[in-house]
Amino acid sequence: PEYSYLDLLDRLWRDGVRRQDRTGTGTRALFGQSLRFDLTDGTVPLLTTKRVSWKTIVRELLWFLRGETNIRPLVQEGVTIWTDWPLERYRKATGEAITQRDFEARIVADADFAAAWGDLGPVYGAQWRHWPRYEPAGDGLYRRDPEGIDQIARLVRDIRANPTSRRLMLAGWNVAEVDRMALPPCHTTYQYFVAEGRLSGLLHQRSCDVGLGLPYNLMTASLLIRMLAQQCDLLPGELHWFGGDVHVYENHGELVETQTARVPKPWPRLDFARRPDSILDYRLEDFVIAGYEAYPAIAAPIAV
Ligand code: THF
Repeated sequence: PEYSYLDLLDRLWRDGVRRQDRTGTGTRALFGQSLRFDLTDGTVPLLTTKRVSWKTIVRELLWFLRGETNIRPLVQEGVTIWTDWPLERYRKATGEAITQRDFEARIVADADFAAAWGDLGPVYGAQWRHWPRYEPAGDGLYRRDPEGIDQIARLVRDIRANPTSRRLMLAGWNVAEVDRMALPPCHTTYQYFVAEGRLSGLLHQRSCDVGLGLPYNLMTASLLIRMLAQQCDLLPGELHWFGGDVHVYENHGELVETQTARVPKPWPRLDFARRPDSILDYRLEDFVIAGYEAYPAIAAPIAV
């Protein structure tokens, strides 16, 4: 179970270096941490020491995979984890003291408003499905290919065609575009490895909010391994997680205390209700989480 996660939380709180951060909240951080999870038995690292809304995580992942970067479809499905960043931008630009609830209501009600204020810039969805590519157009000029590179389609193709490839990469960190993103990607690079019929994945995360974000990030990475494995007729292997700036926010003390006092239960299983025709055809109903027994959720403030 999740002792390694709880141990990381505890070590950060006790030994983490105190640092001021971009958000002004303050963190306790350690640089260069890793975790490993065995997915071979069909389980997934969905934390049990606090209830984590796995449907939110699936909906977010499907939104990435559709190539979307506007929060509108998420908000329409009741997923509000990305609202803070557009909301902050709107408040700063207009000076209007709008509540999150009212802002989300406008995003849903008004497509033009959502187009103007709901976009996060070229974040995960844009880079995964439409990484910009430029082609020579003569006279030393270059033309932007409107479709860009579909990294997801390539990844599936390459895992199937060349499973021993050492180039099975999925990148979010587009150096040329990070400045235009509401938030540069935290889960930066994924790499895949096939051996003995099993697909393993490695996630390099440059910055990690261990209290709120990591439970999501571990699950997203595991879901991707399971979906890719199903699409490529492989069994699941392991998830290796590497974090760069790994931190716990100073205002997450109560979460750390409550959660580390709980005794974890066994991991739940993930099963698929069917085998969708492609990696882009998964729906929420295809994900079946079984045996998920968890302690109550723990509310904690998100640093924006
Ligand atoms: N910024 C920060 N400070 N932490 C993050 O984890 C984070 N992300 C994404 C982008 N920036 C980040 C956003 N992901 C929650 C979870 C993940 C998020 C944002 C917010 C959150 O508040 N979760 C609550 C439940 C909220 C709900 O269900 O609506 C929780 O208790 O888990 C990490 O990639």
